[in-house]
Amino acid sequence: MNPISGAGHTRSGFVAIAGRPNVGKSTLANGIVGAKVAIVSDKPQTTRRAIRGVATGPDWQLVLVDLPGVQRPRDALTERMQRRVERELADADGCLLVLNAEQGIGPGDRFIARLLSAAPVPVTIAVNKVDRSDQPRIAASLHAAAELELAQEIFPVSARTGSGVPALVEHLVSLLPRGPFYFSATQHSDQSETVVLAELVREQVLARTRQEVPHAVEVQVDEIEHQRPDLVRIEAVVLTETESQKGILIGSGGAMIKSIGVAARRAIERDLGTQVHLKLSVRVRRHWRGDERLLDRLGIE
Ligand SMILES: Nc1nc2c(ncn2[C@@H]2O[C@H](COP(=O)(O)OP(=O)(O)OP(=O)(O)O)[C@@H](O)[C@H]2O)c(=O)[nH]1
Ligand SMILES: [Mg+2]
Repeated sequence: MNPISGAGHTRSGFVAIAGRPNVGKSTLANGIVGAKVAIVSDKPQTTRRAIRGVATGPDWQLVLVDLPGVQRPRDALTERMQRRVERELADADGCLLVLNAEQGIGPGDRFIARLLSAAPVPVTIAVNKVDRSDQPRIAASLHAAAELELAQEIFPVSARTGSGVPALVEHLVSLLPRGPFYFSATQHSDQSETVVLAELVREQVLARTRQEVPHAVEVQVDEIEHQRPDLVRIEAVVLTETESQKGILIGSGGAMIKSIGVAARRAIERDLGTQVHLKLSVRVRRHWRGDERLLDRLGIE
């Protein structure tokens, strides 16, 4: 990527955010950037792409790479997610390992810690969700984090309340090399409009479904038409793997898809700042998670 601006006294660089699914990586990235760059849910494996979120200060630019949660690959989708994590870690200037204070540090975290110890970048640890943990539990998590012998600095934070986050940001900025900015100061993310809109729809699906359904759903935006300066028409398809999942997503009398559509339209209107007509449909696409060409087209690489 070519640097686009900046004088001789700025710092800028990339920090990859790694950690188990559901520890709060995307929530933390959104909080630091100060805008919603990644969707969030209480289901594991919400993030499927490496998302660059850009935070810019007076003389620094911190590009956070929000990564999918590290896991054992099961299909082409999760294999791509895992490969992407490894590539991004190798390319970053630093890595932030996010742990969950509420749950403590387990085998999944230790697996990632081993992966990171092999990466040629400095590692910082954030112990997240301290708002949901009492003092003894936080102390035990900080102690277990130190025993990973991976990071010079360990920060207790709450991505939800913002507690501890400014000190973490200050430290991450201090790790950045000197150099010009990569993004304009007003840009928050590197994602295409199509992906951003599809993700806002998927977020509403995740908020309303359980068990295997969240993992079986992907959203494809087929059309974005700026009909007037204040009106955008969007057509999107909710892809799923089986007829029974399709039935769940449509719901009785179409109630589920209607509720997803209303909430997604509101979220998109907030994001675009215009009125939106959203047309949603549900389609079965068997084994889409194993379909390499579709994954290419969906920008999951
Ligand atoms: N109480 C509390 N909840 C949090 C905090 N950070 C994140 N969460 C919640 O934890 C859940 C997972 O958050 P995400 O940001 O989607 O987690 P993630 O690590 O990006 O997950 P994947 O993308 O699946 O790897 C959501 O329900 C968040 O609202 C926190 O500091 N405190
Ligand atoms: Mg995420």
